Amino acid sequence: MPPHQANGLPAGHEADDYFHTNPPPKALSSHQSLAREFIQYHLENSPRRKVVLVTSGGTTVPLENQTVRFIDNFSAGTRGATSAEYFLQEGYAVIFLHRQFSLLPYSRHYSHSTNCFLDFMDEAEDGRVIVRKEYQDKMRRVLQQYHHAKDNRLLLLLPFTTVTDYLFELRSLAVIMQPLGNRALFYLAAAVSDFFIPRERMEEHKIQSRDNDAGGQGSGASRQLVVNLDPVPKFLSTLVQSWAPKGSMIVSFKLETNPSLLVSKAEQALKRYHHDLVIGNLLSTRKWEVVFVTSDGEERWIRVPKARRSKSISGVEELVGKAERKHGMEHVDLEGGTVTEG
Ligand code: PAZ
Repeated sequence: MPPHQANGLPAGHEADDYFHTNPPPKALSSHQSLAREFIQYHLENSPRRKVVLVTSGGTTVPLENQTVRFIDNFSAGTRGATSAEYFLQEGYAVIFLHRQFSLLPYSRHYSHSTNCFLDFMDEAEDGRVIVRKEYQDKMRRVLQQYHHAKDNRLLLLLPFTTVTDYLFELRSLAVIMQPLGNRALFYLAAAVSDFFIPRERMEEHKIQSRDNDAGGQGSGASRQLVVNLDPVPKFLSTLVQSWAPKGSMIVSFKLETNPSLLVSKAEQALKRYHHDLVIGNLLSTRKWEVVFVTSDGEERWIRVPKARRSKSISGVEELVGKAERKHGMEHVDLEGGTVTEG
């Protein structure tokens, strides 16, 4: 029996309803063609290659159809972009479904940093533009990895903006990945809004701040904007039960701010959706520690020691990116003991 949602509808029905009543993103069919080509290429040319769908960044909730204002969340895509690099390093082909303009694998080292990219450059005596000496080694390494991924067609970048775009893309990609069977991995790090405004209730034009055309000020209360949001249907069960390839591995993330809720919410998600792994993290410590929670009741914390914490490097991704085999947590490389668990 499929799990039921709070409104009593089976999860699959609620999802169907959502896709019938909300419009698909304009780029969907071109993304579908790119994804089909990418998967076909790897099925034909590297029959053992595993393919991971990494989702990354925040989803917006538009308040108007011709969108001027929207609700957003904090996610910059650090987890997703960094993990994608580690998956590539482990030999995966990566479909990177990301929020437009969020961090991307490889370019993330330079794009959103506190330095403007021009600060990495210099002008040589002969007038050529070059990379500053102190950045050369790291940039060479990043460039080589980037070229390796590009030359071998290992990285497909697909952007989304709204929560509805994201869900259409996720459904399509999962179905397109079906021929991969157990060589497919889903790594769902995007911060997906739990609430949205259904198409039929969305304003077409920019919401006005005054009551009337005469420009009267109105009272404070009459000028308030009251936003009424519906819950986004829970798609994980439909992903597990019908969209994703049989035998694929599905890893979701759970973000909380209250430490006392994190593990129980992760366990609840596993019970409800029957997938493989939930990686839990807290907003304030997400760059230094995560907890792996599995359906067989295991709870395992991975922590980056204080000495290795910096603003720009999240050592956790290095480990999480290596958790690549089915139930493969025992394969996590602890980098000579510099990363602790407990
Ligand atoms: O993008 P980022 O690195 O700033 O944050 C990553 C994250 C906290 C969004 C991710 O690790 C996560 O928990 N995603 C799932 C969020 C949720 O819907 O519960």
